Amino acid sequence: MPTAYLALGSNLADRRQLLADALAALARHPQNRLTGVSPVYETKAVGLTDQPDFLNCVVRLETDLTPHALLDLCLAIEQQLGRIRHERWGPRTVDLDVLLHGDTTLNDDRLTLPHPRMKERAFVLVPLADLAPDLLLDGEPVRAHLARVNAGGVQRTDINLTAPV
Ligand code: GSY
Repeated sequence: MPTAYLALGSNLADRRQLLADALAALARHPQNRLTGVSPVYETKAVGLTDQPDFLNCVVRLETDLTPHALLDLCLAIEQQLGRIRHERWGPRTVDLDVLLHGDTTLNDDRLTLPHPRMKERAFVLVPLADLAPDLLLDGEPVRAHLARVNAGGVQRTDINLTAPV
């Protein structure tokens, strides 16, 4: 079964609950096995900066879903959890991005793997480094990519996504 890594983010409504619900939906899919959840980070918005802070984390799955089937599952979960797309880089109730799917590299009109911006984003690299510091991206470990970015806007929280509220 390939190992996939997904980034989860939310900056609207009940952010903790939305991340917990997204995680539960990923985990209960019969073709997924959830094998890791990073700590949750409070992060300053990147891109369009005039918007609320995000909660972000990264999850690891063993999955029998193809990359596109996993993307479809992510989009379905976003819809179920009420994601409304306002503007491309703007606030969102919940966002699920496929970062990596095994060793797959692909680039089509729906999906690019590895995720094209993951190596520049501290809100992805910090939680990814918690789960897989030695994972190679472009021949270098995640922790080396992390050392090159400014992680000042990324603060660890004590939120436990798997505990009942
Ligand atoms: O690409 C994910 C959505 N997003 C985020 C995010 O999840 N966290 C932070 N800190 N900034 C972001 N900008 C965008 S777009």
